[in-house]
Amino acid sequence: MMKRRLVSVTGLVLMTLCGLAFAQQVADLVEVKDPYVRAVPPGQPNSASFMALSNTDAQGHALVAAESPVSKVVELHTHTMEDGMMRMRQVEKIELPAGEPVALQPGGLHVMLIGLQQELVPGAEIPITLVFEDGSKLSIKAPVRKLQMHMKHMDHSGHKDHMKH
Ligand SMILES: [Cu+2]
Repeated sequence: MMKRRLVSVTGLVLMTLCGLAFAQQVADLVEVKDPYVRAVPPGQPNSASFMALSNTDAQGHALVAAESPVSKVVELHTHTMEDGMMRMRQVEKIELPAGEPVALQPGGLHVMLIGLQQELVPGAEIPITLVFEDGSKLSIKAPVRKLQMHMKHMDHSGHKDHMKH
């Protein structure tokens, strides 16, 4: 009796271990292309990071948070048109449909860096950690890049801090 019980427990442990080995983390299934952080003049309190995300899995996933030591707060944002004005707002998550690249780009979805704690010098590499819905994390390095402003609404004018400028 005792022996049989021991055997079944061992079997359970093995099954659990195999399950862990085969379960893939979302972070392993998402590809990041061309990440960068927008260069801002010294004294600017905020910036943003952009990139292309590809979910290579057969099912949808989601980016739920981002982290970076470069700013006090990191949020996921999008832009929406309200009364003819482009405004930013925080989003709970960024959906990553299967096989459909999602672009984080100026005027759209972005990783918002609020309360910069260091200067963003073009060429510097900014560490950013992406957090997915299963809690798995993907760390990337995003170079600081100067952006050409083609359109007025692209420069995050929705933020009050930017108006002072
Ligand atoms: Cu924003």
